[in-house]
Formats: sequence, structure tokens, C-alpha cells
Amino acid sequence: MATVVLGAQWGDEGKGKLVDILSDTAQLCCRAQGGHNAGHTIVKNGITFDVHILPSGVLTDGCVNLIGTGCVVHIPQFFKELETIEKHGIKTHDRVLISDRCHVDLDLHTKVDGLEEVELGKGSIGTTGKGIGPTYSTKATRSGIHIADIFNKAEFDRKLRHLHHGYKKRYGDLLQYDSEAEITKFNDYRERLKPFVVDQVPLIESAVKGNVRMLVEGANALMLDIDNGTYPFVTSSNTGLGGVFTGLHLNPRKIKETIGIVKAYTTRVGSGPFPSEQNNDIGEKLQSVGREFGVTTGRKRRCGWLDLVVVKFSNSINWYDSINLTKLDILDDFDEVKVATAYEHNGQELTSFPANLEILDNMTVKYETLQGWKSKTVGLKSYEELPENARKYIEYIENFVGVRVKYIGTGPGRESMIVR
Ligand code: 2SA
Ligand code: GDP
Ligand code: MG
Repeated sequence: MATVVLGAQWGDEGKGKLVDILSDTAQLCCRAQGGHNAGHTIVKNGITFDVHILPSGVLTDGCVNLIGTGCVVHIPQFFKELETIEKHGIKTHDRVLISDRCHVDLDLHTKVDGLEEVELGKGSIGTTGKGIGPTYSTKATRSGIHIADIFNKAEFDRKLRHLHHGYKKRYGDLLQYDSEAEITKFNDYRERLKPFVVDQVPLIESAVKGNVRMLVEGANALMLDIDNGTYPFVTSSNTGLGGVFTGLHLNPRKIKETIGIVKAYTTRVGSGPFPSEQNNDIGEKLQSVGREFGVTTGRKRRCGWLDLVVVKFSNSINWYDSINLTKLDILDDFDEVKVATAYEHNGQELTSFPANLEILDNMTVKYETLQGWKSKTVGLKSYEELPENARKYIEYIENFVGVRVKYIGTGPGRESMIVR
């Protein structure tokens, strides 16, 4: 049976923390999509770990971790993360696997990511610059490189040179990249990588048939989904429930629970629509109290009130069985807290989150104001201990979205979690 953890907003809701907690009872923890653009923070025994391409179950002894077929993998980053974790005395031997069908995110893709952003100028996406878009692009145009290709040197070298040749035609001297240097690096990775690489199909099939306790860790979040997010200001994978099936081919009847991670306010990093953004003191306060900086790039995150239109929209696509409301403690010192409850355009209320960017730019956001609780919730562990107004806030969210808030985060550490 599988538990699926998915981001319900624009990412950085705190997926890593819940995945780490749940990995205590999981045998297999999988990533299904994305690459090292993700930044998942885990605070364990007072130590802060950031993982990007490794699943967050990697910190838990006895939990095997799989980078699934739908992911794109930057090999140097993979080894770097393994090294960092092992330096902390955590043994990863035989606990980390990569599907041989993943696509390889090359240094070449990283360079092209930067050039594409420059080309877009003012309309740039604000990517993490990790080569994610170009790697998924070459996958879709059928010129990409599989992990399996790495083990056929002649084929790997040919494909990499071919890709370079194509990009060179497009970008000319703007592309400063040495394909032979990257080929040389892979001569070293080829042997080192072998023990990690698996055929995922029989692995998942036997895990499903054997009722292995599986945990799936979504990366990025629904509003960054290539199909359902604020396109083109999205990442290049399916970050919602759909991506779990293409990236991991689970049996859909074996999903025990899908948990939506919802931050108690909203953040977004990178460009694109953000209806409840607060470009004012409120936004600055959320940013500084919440320490909202990108885990991968260090960029300041944009901040605003909780947008329940967004959460409801993401629930319509991901079908959450429960919600983990995170970072409730960051709202402890607000006199009042607002939640966006509707959008209006040309005097009419919209029924859902609109696809049209022009509508998004020109609509009005309607808010409900709730009383703040003005007392510390940091580290609280039971629902009854929460101040009444904090409970009212949670119950308002539950009623609005129609999904039970089962977990409530009251601090970054894994122990700061209320389970109802
Ligand atoms: P990309 O690099 O092609 O995936 O960028 C496309 C958009 O997706 C956004 N994106 C993210 N948004 C939130 N968090 C992410 N991970 C890092 C973190 C981000 C960071 O945990 O903080 O460090 O800046 C993430 N990854 C991709 C990205 O901002 C673009 O809007
Ligand atoms: P992810 O990408 O969804 O895993 O989230 P990130 O790690 O990018 O960002 C979430 C940040 O919030 C991290 O710094 C976490 O340590 C922190 N965090 C998670 N849950 C809580 C919480 O309940 N309270 C507080 N104060 N911090 C939290
Ligand atoms: Mg993150």
C-alpha cells in the first residue's frame, strides 16, 4: 500500500518534513518526477539536511529509496548529496536506487536553461537554472539520454555530441560548453553508478504485489504542474497525482492515502501569477518570520495570504484524503489572518482557478478575515493545546476545502507536528 505526499500550492510547503516522519514506517520511499530543482528540508536531531534529488526517506535506516523513471537526474549532484549524507554517519549502502529509464540532466542542459531564460528577457520563468526544462524537452523530442544509455559508451558519447551539435546550431558562440569534458566525466561515473541502477518495472511490480509499505514524495507542487499549473510559469513535469502513475506505475487501487501539503500562508519562488501575494509589510513579515528562502537557489520567496481557491483547485486534481497544514507557528504574531476565498472578474465570481493569464492579471481577490491568536504555537503537539482562534483557522480551511486537516506543523523539527 502506498501513501502519496503532494504539494498543494507553489512548492516549499514542507513536504520533506512529513516524508521524513512517515518514512519511519515505510519500506520504500520514491520520487516520481522532477530533478534537483527540488529542495526538501529535514530537521532531524537538531541537524538540518537539504535533499534535492534524493528522496527524503534516505535519512531513515531501513528505508530503501528510489529515484523513479519520471525523474531527471544530474549525476554529479546525485553523488554530492550521497557524500554529504554519509558524512553525517548515515549509511546509504544498498538503500538508494535509480531507475534506468530516468533521463540524464547534463551540464549541457544546465547551460541551455540559462540561455533560454536570457532569451525570454522580462518574460523569464525564474527557473532554478538546473537544466530541468531542457532535459524534459529533449526527452519529449526523443533526443534525450537515458540512464541506461550511460552504460553503452559509444552510444552515450554519440548522443551527447549530437545534442551539443543541435544546441550549437541554435545558440552559436553563446553556448560555452565542452562536450568532450562532460564525456570524460562520465567515463568516471559509469562504473560508480552501476550499483545504484535498477529496472524499476519488476521492482515496483513485486513491491505492489508484496504489499510493501511505499511512500511517494511529490516534488515542486500542483500549481507548478506542466498541465494544470500557471503555464508557462511552471516546471516541466507532472507534479500532481498524474505524475505518480507515469513516473512510478503504481497500481491506483493500492494508494492508501494521498496527503496534500498546505502551508498556512502562500509562497512562490520564480515568476508568474500569485493572486494573494502581499507586496507590503504583511508579505515582508511572512518572508522574514517564515525564513522564506529557496533551498536550491537561495532566492527570496514571494509571500502572501493562504489562497483557498488554489487549495480547492489542487484538491480537485489531486483528490487529497487529508491535509498537512504546515508552518502554522509563523502566523502566531498576526492580529488578524486573511484567506482568499474567491476571485471576481468583470463583476462575476469565477468558479475555479482560471487558465487565462490575462484574467489572472485583471481579477479581484476576495478575502475572509479571521482573528489572529497572538500566542505561541511553536512546538505544540496536541490539537487541544492550540489557541481557540488557531483551531478556528484550521476548521475554516477544512470546511472550505472539504478535506480533513490531519497533520499540523508547529515548527521545522520532525517532533513539531500535531497528528489528529
Ligand atoms: P525549473 O527549475 O524549470 O523547475 O523552474 C520552473 C519553475 O518551477 C519553480 N520551482 C520551484 N518552486 C519552489 N521550490 C522549488 N525548489 C527550491 C526550494 C527552489 C529554489 O525548495 O526552495 O531554491 O529556488 C522549485 N523548483 C522549481 C521555479 O521557481 C520556477 O518558477
Ligand atoms: P518542501 O520543498 O515542500 O520540502 O519545503 P522546503 O524544505 O523547501 O521549505 C519548507 C521550510 O519550512 C523548511 O525550511 C522547513 O524546515 C520549514 N518547515 C516545515 N514545516 C514547518 C513548520 O511547521 N513550522 C516551521 N516554522 N517551519 C517548517
Ligand atoms: Mg522546497
